[in-house]
Amino acid sequence: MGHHLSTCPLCEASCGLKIETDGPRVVRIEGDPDDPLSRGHLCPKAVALQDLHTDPDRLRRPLLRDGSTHRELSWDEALDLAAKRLGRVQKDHGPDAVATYLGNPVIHNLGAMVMTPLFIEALGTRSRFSAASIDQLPQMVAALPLFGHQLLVPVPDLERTDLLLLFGANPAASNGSLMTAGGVTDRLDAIKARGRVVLLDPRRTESTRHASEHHFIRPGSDALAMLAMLHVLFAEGLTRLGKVGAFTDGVADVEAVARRFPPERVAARTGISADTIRRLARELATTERAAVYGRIGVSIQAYGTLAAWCVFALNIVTGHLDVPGGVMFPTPAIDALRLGRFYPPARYATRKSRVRGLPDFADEFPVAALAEEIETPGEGQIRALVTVAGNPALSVPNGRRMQRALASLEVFIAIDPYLNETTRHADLILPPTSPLERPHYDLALYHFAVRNTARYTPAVFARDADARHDWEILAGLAERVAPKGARGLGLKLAAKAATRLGLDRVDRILDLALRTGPRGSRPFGTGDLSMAKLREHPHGVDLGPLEETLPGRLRTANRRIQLAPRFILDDLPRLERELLGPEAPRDAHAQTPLELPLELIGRRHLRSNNSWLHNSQRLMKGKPRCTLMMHPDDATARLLVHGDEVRITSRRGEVVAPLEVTADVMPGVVSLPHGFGHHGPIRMRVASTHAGVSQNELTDELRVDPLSGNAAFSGTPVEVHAING
Ligand SMILES: Nc1nc2c(c(=O)[nH]1)N[C@H]1C(S)=C(S)[C@@H](COP(=O)(O)OP(=O)(O)OC[C@H]3O[C@@H](n4cnc5c(=O)[nH]c(N)nc54)[C@H](O)[C@@H]3O)O[C@H]1N2
Ligand SMILES: Nc1nc2c(c(=O)[nH]1)N[C@H]1C(S)=C(S)[C@@H](COP(=O)(O)OP(=O)(O)OC[C@H]3O[C@@H](n4cnc5c(=O)[nH]c(N)nc54)[C@H](O)[C@@H]3O)O[C@H]1N2
Ligand code: SF4
Ligand SMILES: [Mo]
Repeated sequence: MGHHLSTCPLCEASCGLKIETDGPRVVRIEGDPDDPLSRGHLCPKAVALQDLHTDPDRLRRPLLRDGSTHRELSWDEALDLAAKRLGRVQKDHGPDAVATYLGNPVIHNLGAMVMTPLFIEALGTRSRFSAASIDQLPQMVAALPLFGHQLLVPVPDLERTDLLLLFGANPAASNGSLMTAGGVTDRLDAIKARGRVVLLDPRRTESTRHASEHHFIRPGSDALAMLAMLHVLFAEGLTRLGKVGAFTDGVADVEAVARRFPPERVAARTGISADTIRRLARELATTERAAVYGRIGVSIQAYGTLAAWCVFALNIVTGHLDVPGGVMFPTPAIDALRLGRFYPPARYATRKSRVRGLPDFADEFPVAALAEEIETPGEGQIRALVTVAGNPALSVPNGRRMQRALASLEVFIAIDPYLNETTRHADLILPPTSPLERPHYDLALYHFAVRNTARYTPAVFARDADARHDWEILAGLAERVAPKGARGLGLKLAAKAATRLGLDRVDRILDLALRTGPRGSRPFGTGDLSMAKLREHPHGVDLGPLEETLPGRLRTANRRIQLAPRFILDDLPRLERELLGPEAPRDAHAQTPLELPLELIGRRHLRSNNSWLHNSQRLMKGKPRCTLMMHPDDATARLLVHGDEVRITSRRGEVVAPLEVTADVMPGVVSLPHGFGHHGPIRMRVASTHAGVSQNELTDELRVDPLSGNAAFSGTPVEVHAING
């Protein structure tokens, strides 16, 4: 029997786990009650880590595709071949002809996170993409000018707040995002018990049980509702910036724009009454410890950057930034903001994507533009792709076009444990070890944790001699693709050294970063953190509640908050024109339900994780999940009943799904989960039998938030018909 402490890498809650093993077998997985952040919480996905580990479909060795068949290669053969093929494309068409796409799990994977930059550097390509632009990018685009760094997205101080307003988040399913808080529903219940939790969401979600009130809000209209709240705050003299007033510029500009949005002007379009908007604004202003939080519902929409900015503005003008119980900046033990050169403030809009002219951010282009960059001939066309832990076939808007583009690539290398909807198009699949074979320290998520803590957990199982970690695959590729010349030689040596020294090297890097970080002993630290200390405290070290950090933590040029960035305010006329102008669809109820298209939104489920955790029988059992939710009024108007198979059509495609008629979704809105659609020659037996359909066959790559280029999945216009009618 072995007893291990581990960390769940599946979602942002980063729960501490206790794992019991018997030889190579997992006997039990439990939450670690002594983890200072997750405090014993875990969800059903953690238990499925053992399924992932033993999954016979999980690839163990590199797979080479030959037409529609695959054969295994040795690691050396595979890495040599990958480098040779990528090198040939770069030689013929230049370094940028090879693109990279980093998927969501990279953020949860210590080795991949450390080694991916080295690999991309060695590849020398500027055609970089990631899942950020189908996720939180608008929040980062808004944070950068306000606070000076894209990581400075403040998190709600859940442990001390008395009023929490949530726009577009469903923590009961997602377990919190841009808000690392294991056991988040307990935390919501505690806030509800001592104060109030208010949800604004087009669906009455699982989180409603943990909230004091819920309001339906029309998809994409959050910025309007929040601008009207700002209007009330200024009009009624309720703003008070508190201490941040001494270092905040642009308040008058915000007041000037807010004047244009009296609650009556936005009520019909948002679905929220003027009275409610007024009441929420007043409560926010008069509750000492209050926080506004917005998550994926406000970022995967056409006004994502504006909405993210509104969240910041509401917190700032009501004096809720950087105070206990408001929204605060965590101070992680390894602080990216102090790593200056390695994680500088993003450059924004310094380049435009070739075909559509979307702005770049942090040297990446929006992934909504990837398919067209592959398909459009001409100078600069992308001809090869490397994906690291990404499933763009199911994750990006207009997935069908994405799949066509993937199939047309000259070379496609996928670092991924599965033969799935994306990797079936790859020439080579390079499968990494499972999470139980890897050590973990959360370099990323502590920047968004609701309490400062630090935890390091070693691997539960040693990797097989014939298996490779993500970072080893990346280092192996980096070594082989590094260019000739002095710089290339440096990269090659770094990659070689990393491979030779193994994970000791990562430990040593962590140790250095901990010691020289804000909680280390030198040169400016105030603590004694080191790897030795983390090993002495395997459950994690509690560094206490969030602390006030302003103005010191600001990274703007003049170390002041820039509350009113011109480029963001300049987007307001578009919002007004499209949502309030004479051409705009008005109040859905003022028209009969058949006159307007339905607006599509997504849905997450506790037992599911984006597109890739559907191969665990344990997680997939139960009622089918890939259903279309529709309000009874809309169903009646279309002569549809619960259980019907319905055809959902959009400008981009059509899918068929069973209908779930429920008053929990707003009239005029329909909801289908994303991440399903496990069809075609994939090697995921359980997932294939719960295939479902992909929401992203309906979404449109041309619908983006123009400021960030982030995909606007929410609010995609669709129509729904009986399958035979
Ligand atoms: N319509 C719609 N689309 C959405 C969303 C939505 O709400 N609605 N949500 C978006 C969001 S928030 C996100 S983050 C994206 C996610 O989009 P992606 O990151 O592209 O996709 P994932 O579903 O996370 O798939 C992860 C892939 O990595 C592989 N993988 C898992 N673990 C590892 C690992 O440790 N190493 C390696 N090398 N591979 C691994 C899996 O097999 C899978 O192929 O989807 C986005 N797409
Ligand atoms: N179990 C599970 N956990 C996960 C994931 C998962 O797939 N499964 N994915 C992980 C990832 S990658 C992420 S990014 C996080 C996301 O974490 P959350 O943001 O909490 O994710 P969701 O559960 O999708 O909640 C978003 C909510 O926004 C609502 N919404 C949609 N459009 C709008 C809109 O226009 N306005 C408003 N106000 N609301 C809107 C939806 O109805 C939904 O309830 O979750 C993470 N955790
Ligand atoms: S909430 Fe569930 S999936 Fe997320 S880290 Fe915790 S155990 Fe893992
Ligand atoms: Mo995400």
